[in-house]
Amino acid sequence: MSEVLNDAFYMRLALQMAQGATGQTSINPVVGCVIVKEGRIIGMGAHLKRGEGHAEVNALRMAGDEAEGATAYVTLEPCSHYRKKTPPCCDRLIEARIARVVVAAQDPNPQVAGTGVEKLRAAGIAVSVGLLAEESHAMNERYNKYILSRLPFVTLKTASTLDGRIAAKTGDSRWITGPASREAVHTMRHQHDGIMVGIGTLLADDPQLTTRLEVPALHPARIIVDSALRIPLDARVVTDGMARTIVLTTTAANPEKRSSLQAAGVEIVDCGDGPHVNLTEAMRLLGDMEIGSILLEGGGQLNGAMLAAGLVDKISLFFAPKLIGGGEASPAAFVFEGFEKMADAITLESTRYEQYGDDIAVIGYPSNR
Ligand code: AOF
Ligand code: ZN
Repeated sequence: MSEVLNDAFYMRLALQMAQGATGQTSINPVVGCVIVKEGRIIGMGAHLKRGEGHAEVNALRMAGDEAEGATAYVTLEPCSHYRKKTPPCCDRLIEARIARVVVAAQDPNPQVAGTGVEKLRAAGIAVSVGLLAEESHAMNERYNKYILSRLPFVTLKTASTLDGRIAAKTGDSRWITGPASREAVHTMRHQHDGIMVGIGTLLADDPQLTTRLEVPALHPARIIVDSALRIPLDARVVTDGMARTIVLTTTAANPEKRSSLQAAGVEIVDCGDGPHVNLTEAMRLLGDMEIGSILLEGGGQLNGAMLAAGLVDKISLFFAPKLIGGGEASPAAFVFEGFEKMADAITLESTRYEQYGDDIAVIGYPSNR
């Protein structure tokens, strides 16, 4: 299909730049900006790192004096609040004498929330809001939750056989899904602040929980749910120094083990007084630590507990076209008490399906979130 040059064309360009930065802005949104004057792009920019330039500022720097009279396409409402000593993007756009601003989505941050648009309009700039808003919203779903709740956005991911098993009855699990699915999963790791597993998975596999792709990528903080501090001191996540390691436990955990883990550089977080980690409390504490998004790659127990507690925002289920059987001995992707009636089942909303080689991924948002 040939492309038509219009507002959506430039907004899509801005959205693509924003999308490319997914995973590297921490709890900040991903934002892109394209500045156009007399039929020519004169500036482009994205927000690339928390604490560094916003998209508009980067694009304005490129446009320089030419920005006067130009149109700016921004994927998120320009900010209107002072951040430390940095003036708001609104002021920068006004100062640069931009004539028109096209915004995809309003910024849900209560410090902005429409005031950016108002400020621009008050300065005589023509502003429109809503072009490709859904696309902008979707790429900031983690930010949108965190900025309002201070709780991490949790994406649960599984790789299972068609009969829902994450290993054979012997425990063998290498590999269930194919290389294309595994690359997609490693990309998801790059895009999240934390990756979370249960102690069962850690003891069974001694996983590295790092991001391994053809090109260097970001490693999320490794979060292990371990009520009784059973994690071995020689576990790879303790010794390899590849990323932050956070162990969620309870105040009842063994104090000596706690000290040895801390001495090895592990961060210990108490989530309740036992016997089990209080997962709701855990999410609150991780949010306080500015972990804005978590990829949950738990075993069946942790997946089931998080799901049943309503703590899962999004689910990506990767299915390999295989049947492994094995009855009780073969671990399931979800273990939880369950419901008596099919009508009560947790259902996925806004479900979509993607194909990765021979595997399919079912992606949706659980109804009990
Ligand atoms: C924009 N353009 O590119 C971004 C915006 O941590 P700070 O100081 O960068 O401020 C973060 C807040 O600024 C964030 O919560 C959101 O409201 C806004 N992000 N705004 O105009 C950008 N990244
Ligand atoms: Zn800004």
